[in-house]
Amino acid sequence: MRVLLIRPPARHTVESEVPDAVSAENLSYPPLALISIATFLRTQSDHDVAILDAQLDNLDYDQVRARVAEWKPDVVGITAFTVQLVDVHKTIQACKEVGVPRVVVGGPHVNDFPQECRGLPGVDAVVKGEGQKPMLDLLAAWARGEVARGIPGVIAHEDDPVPLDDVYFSNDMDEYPILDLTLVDYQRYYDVMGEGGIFTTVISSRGCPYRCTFCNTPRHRYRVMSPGRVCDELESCIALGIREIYFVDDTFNITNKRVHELCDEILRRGLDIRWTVRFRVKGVDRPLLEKMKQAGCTRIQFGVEQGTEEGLLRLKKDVTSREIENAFQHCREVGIRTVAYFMIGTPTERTREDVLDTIDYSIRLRPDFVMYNLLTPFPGTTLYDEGLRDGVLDIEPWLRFMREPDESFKAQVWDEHFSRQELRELLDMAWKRFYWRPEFVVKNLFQIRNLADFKRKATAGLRLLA
Ligand code: B12
Repeated sequence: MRVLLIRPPARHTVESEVPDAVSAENLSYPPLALISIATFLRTQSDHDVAILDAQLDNLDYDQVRARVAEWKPDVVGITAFTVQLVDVHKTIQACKEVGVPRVVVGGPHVNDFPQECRGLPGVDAVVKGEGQKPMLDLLAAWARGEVARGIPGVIAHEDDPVPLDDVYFSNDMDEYPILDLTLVDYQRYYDVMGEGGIFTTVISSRGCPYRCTFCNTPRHRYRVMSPGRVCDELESCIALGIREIYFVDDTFNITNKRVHELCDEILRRGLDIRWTVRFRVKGVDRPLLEKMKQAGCTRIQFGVEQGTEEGLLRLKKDVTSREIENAFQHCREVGIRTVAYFMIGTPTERTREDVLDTIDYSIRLRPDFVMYNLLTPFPGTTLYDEGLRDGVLDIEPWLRFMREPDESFKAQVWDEHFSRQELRELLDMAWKRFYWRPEFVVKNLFQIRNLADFKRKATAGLRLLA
């Protein structure tokens, strides 16, 4: 069968409360989910599989229709983020308009709302959980002309049972084939906080056992790739000239032991790469950071979120502000750059002064970059349930959006203490306070590597100032 996997255009993203300057640049990450599925299908079957990254090429829907019509797929697979549901919906329609017989949707949105997604017009099946094996089985059933029933994680018919959480997950991440990045134009992806070279993302574990109330990452079945398998993947990136890696694991340091072992293997093989990880502050110590630095880690992204003990407790971060400050201090001493993620508009920020305290705290931590987001409680999170319980949030607008994706939808923020408008103003102020400091501008001017890097950073910087 001819299979086309599509990342939809990003033309109608639900306001994600991150300045365009930042989200536009961040979106040049490779579509890892689609590359994983395409690589798997190619190694396990003789289906003819290709990827269309409509975000990378900033395609409009006429162009999507033209590309799909030209490729003539029997099956289209679309990856879906909830905030991109309008574009997902439009992509499904575009495919149907040019006569694609079957459309399958998967990805984080389906994990959270499988039934609603199956109900969208034009959808022939949805896949909940990891897509590699279910997609293989689904294609096999369709290729044999069979009715696709009983495939774990798949809802192909309206009356199929909704998969429970326990759908298809590979217990052995090492089994998956090494990603074939040549399935996409891998040289064109870019990380605005990176060093300006060819870059890619890698995922070396799935899930996270922690229980932060704003996050809905699957808590069960935390699984890791072995250090050897991760390094095989890194070697294949190096063979393509990629030297910058961003590990997009939900939490890279669930245990220090795993990180030590991975660094040991990178060092043993002498891999020449610079890498970035997403970390918790808990457990971060000097020996770990020194080993990481030696193995090529140049940047750590920490989900800090709040600076007060009350705020951290309410979000169940399971860390103290002392631990946060120590982690940033250690990184500075060892020479690893840091990114701190903060949330503005949390339930414990009741006054303007409380928010200003959060912003001041983010500056006092002295990270190299900060990302501020407005807290947007997603259905399926504990915080969302708390908001429903306390009458702060309302499920109806979300449900309407899931069933009839509409460009005018705005995800509700936590508006117990501030209006949406006030929160936006506070968010803008946060970005300006951090990035307009002469200290930040000068430091970054000295870190620019080449002309392309300069252009991208200057564009992002100018948009931010605007
Ligand atoms: C890297 C990343 C980003 C990057 C790049 C995203 C991108 N466009 O590629 C950036 C920083 C831009 C980003 C931004 C945001 N992100 Co983000 N991001 C991630 C992260 C850390 C990794 C994604 C990844 O590459 N995973 C690796 C791949 C292999 O896994 P996967 O995507 O789950 O895919 C598997 C299955 O889902 C399934 N599958 C996926 N697609 C398909 C398609 C088909 C046809 C099939 C059959 C199966 C299938 O099979 C895949 C292989 O097993 C995830 C968390 C995580 N660790 O996954 C969050 C995550 C995807 N992001 C999330 C969110 C909420 C956001 C933001 C809204 C945050 C914000 N407030 O701004 C923005 C939205 C950006 C936008 N405009 O779309 C949520 C999505 C939740 C949802 N219901 O949609 C996640 C899951 C984090 C979380 N737990 O909350 N993000």
